[in-house]
Amino acid sequence: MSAQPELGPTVSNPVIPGFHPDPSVCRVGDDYYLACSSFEYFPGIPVFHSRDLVHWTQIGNALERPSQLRLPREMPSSAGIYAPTLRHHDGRFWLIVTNVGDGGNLLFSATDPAGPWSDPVRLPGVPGIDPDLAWDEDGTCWVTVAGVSQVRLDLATGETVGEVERTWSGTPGAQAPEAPHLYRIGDYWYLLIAEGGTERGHAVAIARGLTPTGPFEACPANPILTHRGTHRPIQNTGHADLVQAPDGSWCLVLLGVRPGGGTPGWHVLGRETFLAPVEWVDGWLVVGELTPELPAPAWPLHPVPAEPARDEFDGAELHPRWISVRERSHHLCTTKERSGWLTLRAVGASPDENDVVFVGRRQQHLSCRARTLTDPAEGRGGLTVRLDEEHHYEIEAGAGEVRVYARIGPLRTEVAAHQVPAGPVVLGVDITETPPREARSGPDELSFGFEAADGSFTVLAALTGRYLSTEVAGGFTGRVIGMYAAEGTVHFDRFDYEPLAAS
Ligand code: 6LW
Repeated sequence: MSAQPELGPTVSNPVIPGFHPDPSVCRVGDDYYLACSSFEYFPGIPVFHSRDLVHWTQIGNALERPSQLRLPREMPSSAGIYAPTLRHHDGRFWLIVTNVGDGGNLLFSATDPAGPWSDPVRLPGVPGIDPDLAWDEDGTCWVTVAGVSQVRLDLATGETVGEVERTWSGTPGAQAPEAPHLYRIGDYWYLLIAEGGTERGHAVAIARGLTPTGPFEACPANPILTHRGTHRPIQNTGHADLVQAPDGSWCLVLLGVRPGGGTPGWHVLGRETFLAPVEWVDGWLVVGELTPELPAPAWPLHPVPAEPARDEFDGAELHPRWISVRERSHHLCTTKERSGWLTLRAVGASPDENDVVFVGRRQQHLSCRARTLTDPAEGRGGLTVRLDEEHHYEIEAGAGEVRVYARIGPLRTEVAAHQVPAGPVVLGVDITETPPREARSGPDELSFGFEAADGSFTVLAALTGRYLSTEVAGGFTGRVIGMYAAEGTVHFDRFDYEPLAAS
């Protein structure tokens, strides 16, 4: 038997796990910054920092004031903030994005990507979704949008200059040419796009031309990246952005999903941010293997500390990982009322409602556990795992009972109820990924229960996770786990979230 080739050090992919789609990246010196879509969640557009493209820390959310982000109550989930492009130009950071729930395309800028970001400049002349920003040598700013078309933009006023022109629409016959990014690299302007739709057919294609407006010549090897029709564990690969490392090498950041369970495969964490190595061959981009374990890049790695498992709610402000549905009012959601506790005041009567008062974080691991100490003395509320208003499971405390509910499409049902002693109660969920050999089962199982005084966990209901997947619910988001109030005022003393070892 021949000797196995020795594997060098590897790094794990996704580099930003959980619902972090449509990544856009830029580098300033030795620092990389990355922004993602956020849809119906407030604050919006999580912003990350890294020194090595592998280890990322969330440094803020670009849209954190109501003057920057309006997500009307009647707006459906998976509308809202789509596909930002993040760039650095002339000493400022620029973010262009579509709010499909309010106002179309918007432009923001900042000197520090951690914020504060400006109020929006509205861009009524920029059509469609997925806007990109690129500057040519004379400083002209080009906006390119899904379709694919292009128009000049005056950054100071938000006015477009000239007509919107078609550029290159990808592979003939491929659906949904979108997510364009335009770059000047060497002698060419490159137009990188996604095509094939953001589901299993997703792909990345590229074209090049001698001017920012083309004409563009398609790469003969298109699509330069797709996992369609393969058994690869990372699927739906597309919506990429290109970045150059200080040593001159290049990488793509892109979205992909990790389907689990039997056929057709369900993905539950939404579209996540992955890294793929690339090289240039004869003036074209060639994408390397995109795998869950990547060969470590040649440059030095800068690991970041693991997130603490417990959030104590001791600070005046919530960590940027915490997101709410459509809006967050300081009156309805505060850590200032009861020291060390998060207080939520109900508006919507359950997570079925568009105006539920909710604070949650993205599920980032296929197997994980969450716990929260809930005081329902003045109301009713609990812990929910949410994909959208019509797809969520929760455990709720109030009036001396805990109850488990499941909402799947038009159906809502109480799954279990149990009496508990009066006073605060630890509510929890254990999420366990299905082992790959169990081919006919769902992607995972969610066990809801509560902790007794001795810390033991009593499971009241174990529910299949397939109904909280994008393949069932549709849309563009992923699971978010968090606390909500359904009636009155509910206080939460702490929230624990930790990965569990895969089974
Ligand atoms: C986004 C489009 C896409 O605007 O999905 O995967 C849409 N790509 O480019 C929402 O994320």
